[in-house]
Parts: sequence; C-alpha cells; structure tokens
Amino acid sequence: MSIFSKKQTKKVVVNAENHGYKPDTITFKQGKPAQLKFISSDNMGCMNEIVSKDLNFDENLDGKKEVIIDIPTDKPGTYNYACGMDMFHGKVVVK
Ligand SMILES: [Cu+2]
Repeated sequence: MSIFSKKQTKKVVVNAENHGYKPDTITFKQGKPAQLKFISSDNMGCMNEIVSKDLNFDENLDGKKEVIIDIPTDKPGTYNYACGMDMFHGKVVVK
C-alpha cells in the first residue's frame, strides 16, 4: 500500500446538447480527499456555470476545458449541484 493517500478524482462531462451532466451521480468514499473534474464541451450556454449551495461552490467553465473542484468527504450525504439557471442537475454522494 502506498504511503500517499490517493485522491479520488472523478470526471463529469458537461454537455448542453445532451441536457446535462454525464454521469449525473458521482460517488466518493467518505474520509478520503476527493475532487470532481468537470469537462466542458461545445454549446455550453448556461451550463458554463456550475453552482452548488450544498457544496458551497460557484464555478465558471467559460473558456476552460475543465474545472477541478475539491469535494469535502468528511460527512456522508447527498449533495446537489446545477447549471447557472438551475435547469440541469447532478449530485455527489459521499458514503
Ligand atoms: Cu441551464
């Protein structure tokens, strides 16, 4: 076993044409450092913005290929996020 605690990194593809986030549910193990990598695609529209009140972030993908967001995993739960207009939704499950 490595002495380094490996970060859990998971990718979510953001695609307005497919109406949302793929996959729309991401699961992390509780207690291990985690990050979500949002990968942008074409025709983003309001999906340029990713907002989560649950996880306390508001990020913009404008002109970027990806945005990496650290996800706290100290508490188990289900945390929601959405596009800037709250039309498309995804969630993070920590357990
Ligand atoms: Cu939207």
